Amino acid sequence: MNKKLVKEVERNFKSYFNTKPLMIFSPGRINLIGEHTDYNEGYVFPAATNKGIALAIQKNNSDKSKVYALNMQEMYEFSLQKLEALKEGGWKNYILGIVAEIQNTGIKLGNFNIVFAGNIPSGAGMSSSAALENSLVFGLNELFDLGLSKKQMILISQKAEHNFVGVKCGIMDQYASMFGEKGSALLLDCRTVKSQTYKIDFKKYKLILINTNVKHDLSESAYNNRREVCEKVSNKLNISALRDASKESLNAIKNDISEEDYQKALYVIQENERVQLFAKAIQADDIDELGNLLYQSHHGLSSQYKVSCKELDFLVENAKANSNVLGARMMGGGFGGCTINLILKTEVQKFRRDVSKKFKKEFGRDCSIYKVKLSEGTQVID
Ligand code: GAF
Repeated sequence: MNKKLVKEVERNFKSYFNTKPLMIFSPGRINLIGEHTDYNEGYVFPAATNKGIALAIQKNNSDKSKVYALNMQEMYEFSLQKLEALKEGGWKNYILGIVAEIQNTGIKLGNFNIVFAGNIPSGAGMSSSAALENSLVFGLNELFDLGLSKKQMILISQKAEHNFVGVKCGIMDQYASMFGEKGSALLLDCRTVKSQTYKIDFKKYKLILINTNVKHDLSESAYNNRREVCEKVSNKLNISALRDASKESLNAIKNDISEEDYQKALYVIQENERVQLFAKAIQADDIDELGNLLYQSHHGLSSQYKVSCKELDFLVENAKANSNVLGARMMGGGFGGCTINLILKTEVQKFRRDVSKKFKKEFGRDCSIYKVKLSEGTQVID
């Protein structure tokens, strides 16, 4: 949680609306391993971070709800009736989507005022979207005493993203942002939507994110297209999701599907296995195995699932060539955003200088480097 951000949002709320708000903090997430497996009802291994969205909310007595997006310095007013996604709506569609999806469950909301701001770099694959969705659904639940469970809330967040933002995402981001635990990652089964908590200690190694600053836009059809491919192959296999596929069953239909679709489905099967192996390696303190699995995951994402880009591949290749890096891979939806890296603690400073220089030389632009702190999920801040 970022106290400074929370204070700033609270101060702005008081000065705009002259009342004391309820304060919510909702984090973004990292993902150790298990990419594009969530919408295949498979396994993922995310954690909430200390970067997130601070949201101030209070009821109002008017016939409109008002939202001020502090980072963008934009005010937006809307009525709670007949909510529809806006064309080019940006952040507004997350707000409208949450309100609409709550009301679609039969709940009638009263009007409210909001100020929110965040410190998650947008497009970095750290899920500022889920943080915003969760902060609002959580805030409304508290404010109007709706009695929604955390699981109901994340399903509302996911629906808002599907129906108002247009990204047919899985449940990983909303889950990690809601249920995150300090110092831990969550091995999440996306079919049962239940997780096991793993205390994370990479011993001599530190987690570092490197942002390519290439902005991915998940609503780009590429993300939804990957999901469609997976569903198409599942249909061919007569199963409800690729979670139930095996290499053998996939090989049995190899001649009925394209090579591209075969590779994508194979990636999902293998990535699910890698998540399980990663969890076992954490339990066994097998640090080297963790690094290997990260590299294998990236290879699959890049060459089979085809959601990487040249900047991400460059960063991973650079990591591989450095013996002080245990493992690295692209993180999140892909097409830009960050790599996640395990680097020898004593070498982090040197590595940062080195990779910044090389990235600039290669692409003529800067990359950004972030430390990661595994943190609690969405909460009220007193
Ligand atoms: C994005 C989506 F929102 C997640 O549901 C997940 O599919 C991820 O991409 C890829 O693992 O963050």
